[in-house]
Amino acid sequence: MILAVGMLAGTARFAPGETGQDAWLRYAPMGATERAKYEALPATVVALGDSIVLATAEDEMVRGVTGMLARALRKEKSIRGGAIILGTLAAIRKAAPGFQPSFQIGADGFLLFSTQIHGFDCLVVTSTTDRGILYGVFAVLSKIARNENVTDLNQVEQPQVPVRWIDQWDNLNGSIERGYAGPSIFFENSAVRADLSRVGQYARLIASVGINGCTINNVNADPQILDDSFIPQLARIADVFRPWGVQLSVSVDLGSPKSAGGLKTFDPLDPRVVEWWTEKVDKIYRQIPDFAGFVVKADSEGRSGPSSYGRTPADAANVIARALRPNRGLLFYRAFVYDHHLDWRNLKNDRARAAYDIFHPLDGKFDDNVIVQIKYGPIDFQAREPVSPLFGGLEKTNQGIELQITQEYTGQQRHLCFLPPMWKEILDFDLRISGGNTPVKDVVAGKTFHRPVGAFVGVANVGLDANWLAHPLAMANLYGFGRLAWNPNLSAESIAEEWTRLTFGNDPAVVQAIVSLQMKSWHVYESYTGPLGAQTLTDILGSHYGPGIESSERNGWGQWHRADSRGIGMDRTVATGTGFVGQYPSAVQSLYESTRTTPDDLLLFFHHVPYTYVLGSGKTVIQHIYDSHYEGAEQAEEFVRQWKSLRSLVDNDRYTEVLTKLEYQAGHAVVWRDAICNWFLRTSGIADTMERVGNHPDRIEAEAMQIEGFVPIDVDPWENASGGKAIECPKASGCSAKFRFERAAGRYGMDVRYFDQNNGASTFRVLRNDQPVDEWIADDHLLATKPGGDSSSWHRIPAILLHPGDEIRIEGYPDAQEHAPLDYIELRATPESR
Ligand code: GCW
Repeated sequence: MILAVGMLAGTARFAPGETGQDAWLRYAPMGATERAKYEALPATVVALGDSIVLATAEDEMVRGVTGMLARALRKEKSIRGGAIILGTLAAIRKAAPGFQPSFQIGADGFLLFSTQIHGFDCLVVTSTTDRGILYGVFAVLSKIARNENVTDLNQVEQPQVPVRWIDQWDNLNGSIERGYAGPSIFFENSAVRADLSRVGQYARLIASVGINGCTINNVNADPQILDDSFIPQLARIADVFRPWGVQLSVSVDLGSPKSAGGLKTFDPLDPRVVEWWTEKVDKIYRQIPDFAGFVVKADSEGRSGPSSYGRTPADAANVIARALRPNRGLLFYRAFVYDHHLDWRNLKNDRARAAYDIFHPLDGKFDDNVIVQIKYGPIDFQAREPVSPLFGGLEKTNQGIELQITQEYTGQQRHLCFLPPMWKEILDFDLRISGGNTPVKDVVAGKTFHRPVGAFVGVANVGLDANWLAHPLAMANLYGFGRLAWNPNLSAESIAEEWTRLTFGNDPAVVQAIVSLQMKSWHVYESYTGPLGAQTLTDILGSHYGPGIESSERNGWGQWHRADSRGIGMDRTVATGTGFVGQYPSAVQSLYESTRTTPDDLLLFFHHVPYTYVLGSGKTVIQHIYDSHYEGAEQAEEFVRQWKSLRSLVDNDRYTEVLTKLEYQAGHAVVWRDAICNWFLRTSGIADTMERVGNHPDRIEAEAMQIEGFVPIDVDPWENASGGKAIECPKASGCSAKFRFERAAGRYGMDVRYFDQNNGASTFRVLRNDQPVDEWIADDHLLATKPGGDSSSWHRIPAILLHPGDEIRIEGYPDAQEHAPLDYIELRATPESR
């Protein structure tokens, strides 16, 4: 009874069915104590003007105040009493001639100001633009949601970076490249969706953190996006974005003049091609007057590009940029240009060099409305990379940083990985250009080299899933991206705290626990997936998800870690390696050129060392690999315990969803740990000083059980299954695997490790002495059609009472192409049985 009351009290603060759709803009009703703080807030709102963005701002203010404070907010046309006043500086000066704030507000910035107007107490939200006012409204509502004071305000906020865009990698057929949360909100069946309601909600979300542009289609662009018949469809999306101050942009394929336009060439310097782009762009602006511009991926991963005609990226970028210029459109040209057919046998080859080698010589050759869009690291969104040296190599060219919100290489929103701490390390990294204080965040904001624009671009890939990114805690990455684009000086922790308060409420226990989980999560993920800058040791040829240690080697993709029986790491030094280090400004070169000064966490990115090399920490490389993977997996398990402490403090929907994800993650961390540790043990021949690796006394391999119907199989690569083997059931009627328990009597936790493919939904049953104990269906939607590191999952039975001689039987019933694949079971003594 007491428990039931407690649970009710706990859940009452949450709306029934917290789906996550409103993300951090829930405007959940406040309790009376929290509400009391806002008694003096005016009861009317006055919008001085009639633009569509201002109307949105006014509606949002009403929505927020009524939602959170359980009271009405009346809209009025003029100031006839205390009011929340929304208007540009010019409009406010007209309505209240004495109003004279003493500071400058630039584009998109805003001022929140408590003052008397005509003798009434007012809260003024003002800017030079209506978009700035909308941002100001969101700032006021965020303060209320976080239970901060909104009286006596006098606060100016100015974005540090003028261009703050989201890129989506949506395909016109409705799928999303590297999207993990359902189909596209923009497209289906080669057309823009009829129902764009999720697009409107998305625009509201991103606008609330200051995003002012959104590219809606994959950088691997389908030329159809520029069909004349498609432009009116794009205009529908622009119409939905517009009230939120979000401008539409699209990715384009450089080959379009030929592939879609019927020309014989797409040579950027051919006059017919120039004309084609000019006409196309004009057609777009006739229908979308506030069109933001284009993103181009060219000469990269099989995309066509200027190299086909011996032209440079600058030639290609400028032609399109000139077509966009009359309407102030921007052209983003991605620096992610590299050869993926490199000869891996040549130790001097290095993909990391590509962006700088190609773009640095072109510095100064790009037009002023071109932005070179640079991924944060020289390889590809790994869990750990040094900053791209190209940031220091373009002084006369606009630059933008590309960050990845979608967790392609960082757990695909099945693993918790809060990225702002990583982004902060990148942004705060001092390039020491000409010996000065030149952090990346200043370079990409356009400040260091006094560029007209600078940009932040975040690849988000939200989908139709109700909660946008599949993992309820992953939305902190989208929020964090927007906040850092607005102000890269914010701390990751303060962002995590803001997001948690907005998303889960202000209960200190909840805030403390979720912030702590988020803040640890990147390091934990990194530590069980490949440490010391060796890159994420994932399957780079397929999913980019589970372990795939050798997938990066002996092929042309250039994501090499070069681990062999003696050592590991890429020698990128000037003295003996690929020379990549020489692309950095000299102070950074001297940091990375020597093993002694390279930080441990990037050692293997820059140097090839023997496994016995002793790190700054005092450990050998090999022991560090073992220890960090064990520690990481233990901490992932600890995440589950921490989350469970919130049982009665978080609404049931999100509590259960997060718990399920964290439990899965803890299991997958064990898969990663074992794959990497076993592979390095076999490859190096050097034992773990703590004797954990390769020793699993609690584990019973499925292939060692007494099997009926099941057949042993080899799993490829071997390290992704325990002992390299599993068993499968090819018989429709089902199979069984059993063994006799011979340990001390007591309660044991039982983990059943099986493979959950997406081409079937097998059933598993566990029986003790013929009595059913548990049963489940393997129907998760993991990205795999065979047993291996992507599909490995576990089912946990918290406590089962066992006596010596008991028979444990696992039954498997296949479905479709999934043959109830089973790896092992592990019996963990619970505290009572010890
Ligand atoms: O990381 C790689 C991804 C590709 C992506 C490419 C890019 C859109 O695996 O899926 O293509 O980067 O950024 O262009």
